[in-house]
Amino acid sequence: MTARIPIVHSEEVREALHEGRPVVALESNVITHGLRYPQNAETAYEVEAAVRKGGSVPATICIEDGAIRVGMTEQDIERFASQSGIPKVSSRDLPVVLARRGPGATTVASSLVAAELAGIPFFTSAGLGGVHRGAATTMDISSDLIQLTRSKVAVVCAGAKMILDLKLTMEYLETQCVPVISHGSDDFPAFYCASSGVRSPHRIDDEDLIAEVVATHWATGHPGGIVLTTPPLAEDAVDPAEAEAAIQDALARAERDGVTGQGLTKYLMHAVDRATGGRTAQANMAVLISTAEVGGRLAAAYARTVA
Ligand code: PSU
Ligand code: MN
Repeated sequence: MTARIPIVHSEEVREALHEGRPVVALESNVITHGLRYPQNAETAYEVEAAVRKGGSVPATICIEDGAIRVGMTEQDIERFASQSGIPKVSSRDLPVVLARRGPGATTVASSLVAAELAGIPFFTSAGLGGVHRGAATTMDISSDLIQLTRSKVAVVCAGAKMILDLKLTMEYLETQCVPVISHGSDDFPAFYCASSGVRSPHRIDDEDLIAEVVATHWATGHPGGIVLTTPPLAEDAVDPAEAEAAIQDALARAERDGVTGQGLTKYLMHAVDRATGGRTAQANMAVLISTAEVGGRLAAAYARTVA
C-alpha cells in the first residue's frame, strides 16, 4: 500500500484548478531563507500580486501538519516569514518533513514535486538552483536541476544566480535533455544581472509560441520540465562586475568558514547582499516580482493553448 500525500489547496486555488483557470506555483524557501523579515513577507505578497497581474492565480507552497499546502494564506506567509528555524526542504527532505508533520519551506525542487502532485503545470521563481562553482571537486549540484528532469512542470525564472557556475549549469541542463527557452534575451539571464554571458539555445519572444512549445514538449512524451527564462528589467539589473567582486569575496569567506552543502546558497546570497550594501537584496526582490508577472502571463497563454 502506498501512503497518500495530503494536499491542502486554498479555496481560491481549488476553484481555479476546477474551472481550468491558470495557476502558478511559487516556492516558500525564498521567503524563509532567501530574504530577511519583513521584506520577505512584503515581497511574497507582491510576487502573488504580480502573478495575478499576469493573468493567473498564485499558489505559494509550503509543508505543514503532514500536508503539502498549495496556496498559503496571508497569515501563513507572515508566519513563515517571521518565524526562525523553519527548515529548507528540497526533494529528498520531503518525505521526512511530511512524515514528521513538521513545517518546511519548499525549494524549487520540492515545489516542482508538489506542483505536479497538485496538478499545476507552471511554477515561477527568480533564481533556479544550479551547478555550484567548484562542483568538479565538491559535486555540489542543486537538486533543482535533477528534479527538472522528473517533474512535468514549466519553470519560469530569470536564469540562475551568478554565485553559481552558469556555463556548467547550462551544460548540465543540455546533458539532462531539459529545454531552455529565453524570452526577451539572447543570453541565459543571471538572476539580477541581465546576462550570464552564456547564449541561450533558443530565444522566443512570442508568448503564444512559447506556450505551444511547452505543450509540444509534453506531447513528445518528455517526462520532465522545461526552463523558460526572462531577464530582469533594465532598471533593476545589477552591474555584473559589481556583483562578481562581491561574489568572489563571499566565496572566499564561505571557504574560510567551512560552509558547504545545504546552507551554502543562503550564506553566499547574504554575504553578497552585505558586500553590496543591500543593493543586491533590492534587485533580488525586484526580479522576483518582474519574473512572477511573466510567469503569470505564460501560464495564462499555456492555459489558452491547451483549452
Ligand atoms: N537562488 C536564489 N534565491 C534562492 C534560492 C536560489 O537566487 O532563495 C533557493 C531556492 O529555493 C532554490 C534553492 O531552489 O535555493 C537551491 O538551493 P540548493 O543550491 O541548495 O539546491
Ligand atoms: Mn547543494
